[in-house]
Amino acid sequence: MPDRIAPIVFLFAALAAFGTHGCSKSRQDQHAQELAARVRTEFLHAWNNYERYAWGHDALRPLSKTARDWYGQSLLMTPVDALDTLILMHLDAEAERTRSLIVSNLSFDRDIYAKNFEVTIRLLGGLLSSYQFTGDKRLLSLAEDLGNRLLPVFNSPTGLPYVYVNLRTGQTRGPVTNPAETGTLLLEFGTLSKLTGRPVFYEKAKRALVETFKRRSSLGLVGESINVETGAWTSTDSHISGGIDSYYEYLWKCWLLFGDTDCREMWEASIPAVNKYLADEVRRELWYGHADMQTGKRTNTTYGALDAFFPGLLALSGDVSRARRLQTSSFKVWNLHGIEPETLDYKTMRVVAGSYHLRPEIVESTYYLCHYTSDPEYQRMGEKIFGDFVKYCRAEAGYAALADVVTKQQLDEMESFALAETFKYFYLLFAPPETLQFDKVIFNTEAHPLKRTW
Ligand code: DMJ
Repeated sequence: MPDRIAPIVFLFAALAAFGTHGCSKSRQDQHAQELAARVRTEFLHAWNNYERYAWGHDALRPLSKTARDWYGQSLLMTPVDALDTLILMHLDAEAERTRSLIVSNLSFDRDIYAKNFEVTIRLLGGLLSSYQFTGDKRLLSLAEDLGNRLLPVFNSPTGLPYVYVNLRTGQTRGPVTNPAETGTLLLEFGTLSKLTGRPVFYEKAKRALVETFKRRSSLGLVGESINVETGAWTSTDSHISGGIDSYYEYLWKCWLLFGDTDCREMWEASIPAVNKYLADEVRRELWYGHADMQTGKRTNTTYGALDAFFPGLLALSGDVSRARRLQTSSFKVWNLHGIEPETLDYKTMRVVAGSYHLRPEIVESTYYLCHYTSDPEYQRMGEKIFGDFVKYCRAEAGYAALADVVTKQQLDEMESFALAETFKYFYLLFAPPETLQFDKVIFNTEAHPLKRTW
């Protein structure tokens, strides 16, 4: 090899290795391996208690050791949401039992009004991802059946989806919704189209995303709530928090997963406004608050557990420097009481809503930053977060949300996303990179990895 070329080849090889091993992880990283094993053990503590006290139901109530079904009958929320985590952690016997429960017991032929958004991100996303991992066609059939039953939500004058649909009759309810619920559907519906060869799912979900985007203000911001029948905003408060958050996430991810240039263009037309009007500098720290979508005027200086997804999205879209700064702020929120509150005022650093629902967003962003920067700081950050999570949320029978991050009083609640997302992102942060090839998947907003197999 000529001398001039050798260093260049070496540079590319080094960069490739750097990219693959993000966060300096490797098979040889003993400490990270131990942490991954601890995460797996703690996940099993949550899972075994679900199996013991709530098997076949939507969720476990970890303090009363009882089961909870969202709609009075089970749609197997926890099993479907957790299956790909079981697979990734190589909990083979548990994964097999769960898959068998799902294919024999899950039926969507039910006279209940299901929430389209939650069912799409947890069940449709979970079924599709587990189908891609296992090749079990019965999971794809269940996903297609569910997709068919959800389709009536789009039968509004605007094409924006109603909030609820009766899974048996197709009747819809709930005309007042928000951008997260109208715009967080295309990864799942689009994947369903690609895997079944039926474009209808992609088209309906994409129209809902576009119709949301089209209603942005002249500043480029969207509001917090919208009527699907009139297409008018019913709240013009704009932010990146719950109710809007994953709308932005899907604008970018639908470009990545499907190569849909409309999605990239919508993202490019939106993100500058988010960075201009919602970003806020306080004490030389970066935060994202609220502003009115029409005037851009600051309406609120709150940030919280749900907003903490944004550093991950910024990193994924290439803005690592903002991502790092915002992650520092999220971590500051976490450390204020040793666990993050749902909402706080970043100007006064006072807690506004003090609960903690086992949310994954801060862990998700730590994982993305770990991948994109290879900075060991993020594994250390993850280790601290995990230690606190175990310390305060571990209960005798599973993991429990907190009613209040100051008193650390536990709540009788273990949402399925704790198993689908929070534990999965902790695990992936510490596990060897070959556990899941980061660049080969796009995570839906419920942490279900989707592969572009088409
Ligand atoms: C999850 O259902 C999803 O991550 C959603 O995008 C936001 N809320 C929860 C987790 O906090």
